[in-house]
Amino acid sequence: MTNHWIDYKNSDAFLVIGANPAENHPLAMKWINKARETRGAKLIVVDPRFSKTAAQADIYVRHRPGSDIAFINGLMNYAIQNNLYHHEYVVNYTNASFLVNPEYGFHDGLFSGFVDGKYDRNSWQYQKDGDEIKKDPTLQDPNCVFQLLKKHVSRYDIKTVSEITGVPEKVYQEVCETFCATGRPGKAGNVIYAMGITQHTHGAQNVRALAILQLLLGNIGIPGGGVNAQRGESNVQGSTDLAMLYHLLPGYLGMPRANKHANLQEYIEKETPKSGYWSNKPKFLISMLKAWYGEKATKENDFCFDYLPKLTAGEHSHMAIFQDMMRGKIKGMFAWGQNPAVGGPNASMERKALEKLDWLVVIDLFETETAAFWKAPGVDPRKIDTEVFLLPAAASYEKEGSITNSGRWIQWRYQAINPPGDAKSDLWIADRLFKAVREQYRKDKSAVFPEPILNMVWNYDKPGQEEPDVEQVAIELNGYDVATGKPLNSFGKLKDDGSTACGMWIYTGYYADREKPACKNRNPEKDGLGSNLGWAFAWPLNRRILYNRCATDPKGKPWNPKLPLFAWNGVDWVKNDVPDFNAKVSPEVSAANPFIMLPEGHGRLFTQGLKDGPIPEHYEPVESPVKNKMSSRQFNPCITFYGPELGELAEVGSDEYPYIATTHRLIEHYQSGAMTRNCPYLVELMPEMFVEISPNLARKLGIRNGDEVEVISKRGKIRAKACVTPIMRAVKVNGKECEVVGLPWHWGYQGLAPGSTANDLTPCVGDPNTAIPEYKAFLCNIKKV
Ligand SMILES: Nc1nc2c(c(=O)[nH]1)N[C@H]1C(S)=C(S)[C@@H](COP(=O)(O)OP(=O)(O)OC[C@H]3O[C@@H](n4cnc5c(=O)[nH]c(N)nc54)[C@H](O)[C@@H]3O)O[C@H]1N2
Ligand SMILES: Nc1nc2c(c(=O)[nH]1)N[C@H]1C(S)=C(S)[C@@H](COP(=O)(O)OP(=O)(O)OC[C@H]3O[C@@H](n4cnc5c(=O)[nH]c(N)nc54)[C@H](O)[C@@H]3O)O[C@H]1N2
Ligand SMILES: [Mo]
Repeated sequence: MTNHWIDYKNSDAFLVIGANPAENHPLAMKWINKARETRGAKLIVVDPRFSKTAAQADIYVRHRPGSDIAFINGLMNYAIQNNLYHHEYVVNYTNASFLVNPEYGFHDGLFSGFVDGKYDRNSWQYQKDGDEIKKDPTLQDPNCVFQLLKKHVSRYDIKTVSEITGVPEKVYQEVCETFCATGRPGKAGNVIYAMGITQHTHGAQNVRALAILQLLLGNIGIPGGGVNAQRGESNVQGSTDLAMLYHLLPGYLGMPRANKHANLQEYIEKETPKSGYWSNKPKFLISMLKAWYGEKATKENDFCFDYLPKLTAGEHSHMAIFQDMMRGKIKGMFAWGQNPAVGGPNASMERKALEKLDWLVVIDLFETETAAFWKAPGVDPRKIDTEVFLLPAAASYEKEGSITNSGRWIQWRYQAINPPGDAKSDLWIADRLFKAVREQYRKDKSAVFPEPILNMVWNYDKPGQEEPDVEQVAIELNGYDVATGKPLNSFGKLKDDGSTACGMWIYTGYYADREKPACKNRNPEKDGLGSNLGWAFAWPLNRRILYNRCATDPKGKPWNPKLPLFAWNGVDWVKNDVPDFNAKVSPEVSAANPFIMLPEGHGRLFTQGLKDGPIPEHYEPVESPVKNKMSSRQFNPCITFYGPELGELAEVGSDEYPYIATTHRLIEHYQSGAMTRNCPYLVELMPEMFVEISPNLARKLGIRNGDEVEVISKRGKIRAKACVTPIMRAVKVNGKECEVVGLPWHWGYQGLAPGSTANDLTPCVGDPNTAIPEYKAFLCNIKKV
């Protein structure tokens, strides 16, 4: 999230696209409705299902799953053609005026530089004069970013968008007018998205499209604006910050690669940009190494850089791991608070892969489907050799620690009750596990490379207490001065000489005062902008709205004087947030670099940073009923497909699988359902698996509400109750009627209310940048049982 939940009250229009906050983020609805009541804000909801959020919308747009880029590019086109973009913002704060290499081009779905399924991004680079990027502030040069974007999106006129997405032209026109009206200075448009946007083979480009639209309309860095991801699990933001993803170290430092980073020097040289705030990267990495390896980390030994694991070639995310498991390359697995037997793509394949393991450790509140895969219906336990260990874990209210919400607020949670039985906190389990592994390395003299384990700082024991000291963990993450042990209050104080230690630089300041840590602050604001600087701690540096230099014009006058996040009084800034810019220099000087994290200092309407193109382009989902109208490239040309063991894919326009399927959540259930299908009250409210189908399709197939049906995809088939509902309706795409069906994915064979798993149908194919599976658009058939 660039902004935060309470800031929603400052918006004039909401574009909720690929999210259903009424069901999945109810507190978001509170602030959306506050803006509607107090400012007359308009709510636009774009969703193939008439969701509970859609039911509240001023404008509901039913579109086809997987067609979002066409939808968003069309909005950009409308803003540019009708001069509704925020001109002063675009010229000053984005890279619109930057000149791009004249060799850049786009033809029939491919950008320049495409070789063997990959882009060589040379022709996407800026033109330079020495170190200076060449610019044309008039935005007229045919090679400037603005003209390239304008030309690209001009192909997405209203008629074309309507044909691809299935949205009637009149409805689309109304959306364009309503949302692009926020391009005026003083107006704020808020984009809210979640899994309907990301879970596609072009998910990263979907998000990019939203970011570009918001930059064009001057909606980034201002109160009530932003691109706001409604994040998932309560602490998914925190776990991403802490490097849950395989290619990252804590604080979004890139994981070192074996073929690229032989030593610290090479890592620093190759990974540190010359300008922008990331030029401080060596300080963050070296301080992290000091936190991990303490006295052992010295300048002479590269601060133990060699101890870090190095990535080898290829991609090692969820689907790649399961492919390796299928191929027998992985012998053991920890499923630590996850349930891939229900949540993973092509889940029946994932359950098969678990059979190839020698051992599996599940650390969970319940015996999940993953823990019980060896006794799933239809499985013969005698034929499975995997040894399964189930460690009971304490739930969130049975332990203490911080969690980080979507708005980057880090808040402390206190323990309410003791865990039942033998259940232990995850920290307790990790602590005992680490100590046991270390003991093995101590004893076993033949151990290969024991130093990273033996020399790891591990000082979480607290006298008289069985539970490790969670505050000690917090202080390590926060960072401290090595000589005095005193916690630091800003990552500006981190050094690259080994004199500071810091587990995760972006959190510095959240636990600087052991007696009164900022993440425990509880001083709510009574009125005003809703920044609430005295409540909890928002990373980085308690900043509530990112890129907030853009909240005023270059001279320091707020675009909206009624919502002055900052205002220059001629001498100094009047502040209602923590500046995301150098506040000690004049407004004009900081305005020259409003996006301090980027080397070029400007918001990107055109990027060199993604693998699959500098500007979003519409491609079809891998399984689609129609041909791509925009080019002869049917789907994202940069996808790498997994092996056949991960399941087959249906052909374009397949007669065998004529309907589009998409998956979604319900308010009564949580995720793979372990926590909610074990709760009798919730099970009573939402007892069984169903499939939503339109009244028309039901009539055609002779299916009545409540009938038992079979839903079939190229991967498998499941049984479900038919829910015949106007929530679903066919959309007209390229002149063809396409039926869409909706599947909740919360069921499995364990718990109080077992049911079929939607993911037995979903494909193993993902986005080239993130490897997120295409859960939201695939093909299926339906038969009455
Ligand atoms: N009650 C409840 N709350 C939850 C969760 C839960 O399981 N239950 N899970 C949490 C987690 S981990 C997450 S990640 C979030 C997810 O939150 P959301 O992303 O809001 O969840 P979904 O229901 O999966 O998808 C949102 C909407 O996207 C729509 N959609 C489907 N395909 C497309 C498409 O191609 N384009 C567009 N624009 N929309 C599409 C669906 O119809 C659905 O209404 O929710 C969190 N909150
Ligand atoms: N078809 C389809 N599939 C999807 C999605 C979709 O939209 N459609 N969404 C995807 C998304 S966004 C997500 S996030 C994934 C989620 O996929 P998973 O993470 O595999 O599913 P969860 O049910 O969230 O699993 C969390 C487990 O942690 C346990 N747990 C809860 N609290 C604790 C704790 O404190 N400690 C420990 N050790 N365990 C705990 C719960 O009991 C549960 O079994 O699913 C993905 N799968
Ligand atoms: Mo999620």
